[in-house]
Amino acid sequence: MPKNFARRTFLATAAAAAVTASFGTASIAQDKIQLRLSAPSSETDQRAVALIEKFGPAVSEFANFEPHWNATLFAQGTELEAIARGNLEMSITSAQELAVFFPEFSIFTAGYVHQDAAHQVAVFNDPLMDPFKKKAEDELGVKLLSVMYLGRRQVNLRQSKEELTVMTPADLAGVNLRMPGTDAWQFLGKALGASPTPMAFTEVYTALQSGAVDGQDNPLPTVVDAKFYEVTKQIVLTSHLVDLNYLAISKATWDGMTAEQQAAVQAAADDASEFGRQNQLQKEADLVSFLEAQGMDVYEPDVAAFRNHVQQMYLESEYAASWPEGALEKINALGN
Ligand code: KDO
Repeated sequence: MPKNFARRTFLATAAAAAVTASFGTASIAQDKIQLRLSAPSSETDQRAVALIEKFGPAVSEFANFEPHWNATLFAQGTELEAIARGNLEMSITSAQELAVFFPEFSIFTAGYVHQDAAHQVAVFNDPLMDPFKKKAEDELGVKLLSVMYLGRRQVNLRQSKEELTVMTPADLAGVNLRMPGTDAWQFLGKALGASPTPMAFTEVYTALQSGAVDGQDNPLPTVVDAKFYEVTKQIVLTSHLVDLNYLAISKATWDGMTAEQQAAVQAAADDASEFGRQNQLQKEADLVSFLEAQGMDVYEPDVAAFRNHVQQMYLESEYAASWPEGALEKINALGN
């Protein structure tokens, strides 16, 4: 079955399911609104900490915020479908996951496009995002509340620097690099020069430990939070993706709220995202010395060589063909 047909069929079914779900919640209107969130991150990840400490308490008068971490409720990458079908209310989703449904979201997955955390916020709040947000709402029943900062992704390998020194994409040839499991992620791995392998986040530690993969990519706070430094020996500071997530909520659940409740949810999402962003930035700045103290080699490659290679691969790819006219220029103009 052609991919597009399957996707359209899913979207039509999902829209119907979301309507049913919203009628379902109306019958228990006196109860608090149920806000179950599923995410693959641990509860000590800074996005999780921010949601637990800021978001939940801020909406507790009218909503029951119930987060499920470590992908215990839904597997990584299945959360959007769960929201669309009315089986889940919230997730911390990614542009890569949204690009499965809407290829144009791949513009936010391309290496070396976002420049830093402030640039991500400027892009998310700019009118250029409106058609992206509207499509996710109208066709998937998913509302993007805010942008969350994950950090600059770096290449993290099992081999020591003596065994393999990575200065350019050519040095990653044949390196079996775990990337998350969607096409947009796999393409980023290829653009880096590596041989990408799809794998869920929750399986990465064991795969690094056993040698099933040579490495993985994630920001430094994630390398520390997930203890990947215990089973790897080097970090190459490619900073190939200033990575973001979106705090997402079911549009049906959102539409079932009063205007005051919606305003409170939006404010809580903004506050939590800002709190998490500042904490994550602080950790990113502090963690190189921690990782070095664990015996890891942390070094900068020829970043210009990576940037040129990655950008060229994207511009020549089918992904760039799906990007709305002028969007890349607008994104660039919002940066430094
Ligand atoms: C990962 O699987 O490597 C990734 O960093 C991808 C992100 O989009 C996000 O899903 C994240 O994992 C999880 O939140 C775990 O930190």
